Amino acid sequence: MQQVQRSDNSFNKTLQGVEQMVKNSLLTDASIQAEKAALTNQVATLKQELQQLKDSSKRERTLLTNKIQSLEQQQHMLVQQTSNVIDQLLTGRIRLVNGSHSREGRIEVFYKGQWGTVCDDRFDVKDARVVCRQLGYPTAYPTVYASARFGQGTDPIWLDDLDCVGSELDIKSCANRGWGKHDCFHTEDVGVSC
Ligand SMILES: [Ca+2]
Ligand SMILES: [Ca+2]
Repeated sequence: MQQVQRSDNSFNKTLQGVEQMVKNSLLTDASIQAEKAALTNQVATLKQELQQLKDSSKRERTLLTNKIQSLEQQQHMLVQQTSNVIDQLLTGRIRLVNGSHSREGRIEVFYKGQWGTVCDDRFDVKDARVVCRQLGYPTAYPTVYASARFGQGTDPIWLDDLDCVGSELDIKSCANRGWGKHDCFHTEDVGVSC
């Protein structure tokens, strides 16, 4: 009888152990579920944050691209303005090319970023006086050389039928056909000696 009692006790103990194990396992299962849910939430949050980052970096990229474009436009405008100012400053400047000294040569005039020649049509001593004055070699008796005496220049032929009064400070102030308008060839390039 005592033996049966003992065996019964041991069975109860075993049963309790099994119950505890099942309980523990259930608990473990529940905590795994909870952890899984928490992890799922974390992953969802991370995904959201990643998407937000992507969106904001896209916005910033667009902003930066716009900024760069506007800066490039400004730069382009500044380059254009600077080159216009330089052109204006240089327009009408003259030089003497191919003479045997600095006070003589083929007359070349600067316009629109390019040196060009002057035609000998109607070019007389009054026009030459203005050229010499503008170059800083004022003289009442300059010599005019027609027909490409100092060689033929290259295109463009900028001025033709120059008609200075003689007292002008520079040749762009003298009457003429207009920049680049002419009926000449480079065989008619004019030169002076001041
Ligand atoms: Ca002419
Ligand atoms: Ca003239």
